[in-house]
Amino acid sequence: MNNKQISIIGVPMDLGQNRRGVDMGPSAIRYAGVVERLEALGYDVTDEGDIIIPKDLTTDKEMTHLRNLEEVIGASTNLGNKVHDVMENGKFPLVLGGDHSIAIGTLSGLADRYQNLGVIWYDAHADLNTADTSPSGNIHGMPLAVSIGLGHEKLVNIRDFAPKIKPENVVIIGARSVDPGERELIKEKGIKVFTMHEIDKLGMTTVMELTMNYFKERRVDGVHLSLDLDGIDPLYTPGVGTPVPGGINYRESHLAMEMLYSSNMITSAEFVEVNPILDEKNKTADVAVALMGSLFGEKLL
Ligand code: 6HN
Ligand code: MN
Ligand code: MN
Ligand code: MN
Repeated sequence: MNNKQISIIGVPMDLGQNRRGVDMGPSAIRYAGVVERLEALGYDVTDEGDIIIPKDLTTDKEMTHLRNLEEVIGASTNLGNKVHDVMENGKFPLVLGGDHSIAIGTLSGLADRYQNLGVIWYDAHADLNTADTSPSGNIHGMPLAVSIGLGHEKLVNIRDFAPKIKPENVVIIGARSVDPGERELIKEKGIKVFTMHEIDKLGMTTVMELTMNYFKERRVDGVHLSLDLDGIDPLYTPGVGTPVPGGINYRESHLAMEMLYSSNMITSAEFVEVNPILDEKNKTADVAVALMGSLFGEKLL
């Protein structure tokens, strides 16, 4: 990691889906020792505290198939501004979720700085739904679609510009639960996806090599890692709201993080969907922090 200064930003957001508890994710990750872990690797770590999640008290709520739309818009804007400020200060933004709707805000901040940003979406899901295709109305299933410019115009235009990223700069890793509308969009936009099938068949080493080569060919000017803990098999990370069996295992995930560290490509990261209420003894937050260790250069020997 070239940047030795890290800013941690907590986002206690649970309104992008309908299971409470994921708002406590940032606390659980702090409790699991994120600051100490990164400091031990020689980083200068600043904990910026938590983003304010606004409460929408208006009564004339827009009736859309988008749960808590106004709150998500407010929180995304606050987070985007914070990510922007952290980068302005030359620091590496490390965002702690919170449900995956927060990626809308993170990417809105990153897009100020990077015109050709690469994005790794490490997830069991594609998060490419819009209000029209969503089976749930949950915005945490939509952040990737929103960021490429598809969906409710207020979400798409957070911080007054769109789109935030290019579909051809996205690599999804670990997908195994993709909705019909998402499948169509992947084909239509030519989004690069390594499903569990490719990970089984090629192995994680090859998948990561192909991912990094893809970004090099695309001449990206930065790479953001958006890591949803449900990308990993729920055996290792049970504390997530939408677990899907048959996921990436613990060592494969460490290998992926270690290879990203060696590549020197990652310029920002977020770890999302840690829900301590659904967890077993903070296991999922512990895995998140262990993976951050590998992403930031921890070695076994
Ligand atoms: N996540 N595809 C489902 C939906 O409701 O749109 C699940 C989304 C899960 C989102 O885990 O970040
Ligand atoms: Mn997700
Ligand atoms: Mn600026
Ligand atoms: Mn997911």
